[in-house]
Amino acid sequence: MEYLSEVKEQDEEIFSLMKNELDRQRSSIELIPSENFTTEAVMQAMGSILTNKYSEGYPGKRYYGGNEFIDEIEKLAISRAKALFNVEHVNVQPYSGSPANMEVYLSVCSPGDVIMGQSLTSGGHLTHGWNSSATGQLFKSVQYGVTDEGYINIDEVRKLAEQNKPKLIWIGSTAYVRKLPFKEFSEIAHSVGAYLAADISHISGLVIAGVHESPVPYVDIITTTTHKTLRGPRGAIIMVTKKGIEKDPDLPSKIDKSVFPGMQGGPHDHITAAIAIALKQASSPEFVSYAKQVVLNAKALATALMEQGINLVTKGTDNHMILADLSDISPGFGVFAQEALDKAGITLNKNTVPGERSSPFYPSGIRMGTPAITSRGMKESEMKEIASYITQILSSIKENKLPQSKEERLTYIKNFREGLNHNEQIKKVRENVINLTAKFPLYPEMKN
Ligand code: DSN
Repeated sequence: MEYLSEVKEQDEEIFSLMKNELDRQRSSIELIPSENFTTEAVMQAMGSILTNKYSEGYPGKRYYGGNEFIDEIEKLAISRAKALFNVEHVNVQPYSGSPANMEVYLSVCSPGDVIMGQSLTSGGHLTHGWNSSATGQLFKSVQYGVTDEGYINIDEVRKLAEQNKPKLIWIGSTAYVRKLPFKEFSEIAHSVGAYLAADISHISGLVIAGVHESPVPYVDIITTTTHKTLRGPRGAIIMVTKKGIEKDPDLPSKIDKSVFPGMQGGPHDHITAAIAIALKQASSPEFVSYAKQVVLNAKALATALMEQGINLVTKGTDNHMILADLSDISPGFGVFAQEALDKAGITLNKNTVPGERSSPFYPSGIRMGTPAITSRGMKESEMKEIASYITQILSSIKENKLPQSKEERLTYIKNFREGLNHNEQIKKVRENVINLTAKFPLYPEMKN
């Protein structure tokens, strides 16, 4: 069947935007570390008749009839997750990562309780207690950071935990390039009687493949989205470990009640099926090779960038992600870097860096990752090429500096953006990016 034939027939506007997005994905180097290219099997489940069903409750205990097949689908997703992660209890119903994390809070904390998480500006997630998130407003949030070198500051974590006696501590990041210190956090959480939750959304595919240590022996609760290194649909899972059940035998039922009816209504059964498929795929030897290559590629990209003079936070990476600190070009340079690279078809995001000298909206760094380009089949030699494209672009815009005043900034960035249209280096790199991506076809069977 022709790709999106029915969409094309019924809604030309949406069809043409979706077609443009497919072309963009095909002809860009996707370096956003939280993105990936899922498989067609996963997409078929997501776009299936399972979206028609309501199934409030859990397998065997639903509030609606007609759930005999949905029950089997959910049970398969649960049993696959249990086997793959080696955990005791799994809930596959969270709509995405942020609701999953809120469901964890509501299962073990009451509003006003003290919680601890890594601050957003040091690489943590909004839902780990950042002040503009509901998690930072409903709970008394204590935030820990990283050292000037970019490593989680364990001494600070220990001190803050002893001083504040949190009920729940989060470990897990969205911009952290080194192994997570699960063992040290476990000792700290135990010493103050806190629940320890690991948010492994970014690294769950690496954990499954054994290329990042598993948090299972150390933490009580684990959350993960299913669409990042795990390469499944947009969704999330909450897991309870043996350790968690030993600490609190009611934890599984507290989590389940917190998901439904606490936070959510009907589960997204089409996503549950897609999660089950992604988990089956992730249990294959091919997936293990993929995850290993993700890390090899990240290390190769990091090495090549450093060889070309780019300063990386912690001078390398242990996982799928790289954080470049461009403050030495100028504070706030991440803004120019993201825009210029985007224009050349290299997609990544501006990011704060340890000791940020600018601001979260005008940060000095860029965050990159290799899950998506590895799914396309790229390897170490392509990483060298990509590093060289990145440095060529950065060098062509290095004279730009963010003005101090807010008004001047807006005008400056607007002019900078317009100037990118006439940047010969960008045009040259854009051609190279098109040629490189053409060698790694993406969804070749989608034709129209
Ligand atoms: N937006 C995700 C990321 O980019 O890391 C986290 O939710």
